[in-house]
Amino acid sequence: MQLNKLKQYNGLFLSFEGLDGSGKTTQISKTKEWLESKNWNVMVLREPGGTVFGEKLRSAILETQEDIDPLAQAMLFASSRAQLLSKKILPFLSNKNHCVILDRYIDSSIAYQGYAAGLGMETITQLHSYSPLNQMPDLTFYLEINLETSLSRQSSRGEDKDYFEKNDTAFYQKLELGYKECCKVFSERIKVINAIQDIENVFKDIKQDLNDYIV
Ligand code: T5A
Repeated sequence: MQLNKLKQYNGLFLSFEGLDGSGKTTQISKTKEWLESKNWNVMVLREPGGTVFGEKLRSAILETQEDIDPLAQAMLFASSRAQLLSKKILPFLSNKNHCVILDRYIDSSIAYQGYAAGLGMETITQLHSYSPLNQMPDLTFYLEINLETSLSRQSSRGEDKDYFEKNDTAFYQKLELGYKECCKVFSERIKVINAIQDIENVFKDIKQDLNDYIV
């Protein structure tokens, strides 16, 4: 695997991953509040997005009606990510007691573009061997739910489906497989959380893992 961790930051870098509707936004907001109560400075960002340039790329891909080539998707997400790292994440994390919480990161590219869209994990990791994309989080929470839960939580929101949410069951099965592979290959970094539990119990598990990082 090509990903070497050449850490260029001092603060705490967290990312949250999971299928659509796995509860990332919900748990990120609870984590932010909890860390702030312990006097951490916290910045929450989402991918794609988080910068003016990144938000334009987000609309370009999530709102398109056109079929996008998987490599074009991967490079677009990497582009948004590189901008976010160099303009927001790394400057903020140059300080101690500063934490960035990211809603999706490299594991989304591996699962969505690498596995579900068929590019392969190696293509994505190679793309991330260049600076600043080679910066990996200290800790990633994979909020694990099944496909049925993902679909039912998506539909309970009643919003229009974005580019990826329109995919069929076969796509989601490959996506799950991709995430399982990430959890295996990057087992030191990724903590798997049972996200089918109720919101408070999911958060309890997250706090337990996080405790080791904030002493
Ligand atoms: N993408 C992204 C790629 O293909 N490659 C990449 O490299 C990157 C970075 C982004 C899309 O882009 C793709 C992946 C995505 O398809 P997005 O709009 O950011 O899309 O969407 P998501 O990240 O999937 O966010 P969602 O809003 O869909 O899901 P969340 O944030 O995981 O879930 P959340 O917290 O909003 O919860 C969903 C609903 O479930 C309830 C909540 O109240 C809410 O109604 N809920 C629970 N209900 C019961 N029990 C629990 N434990 C619950 N937790 C939450």
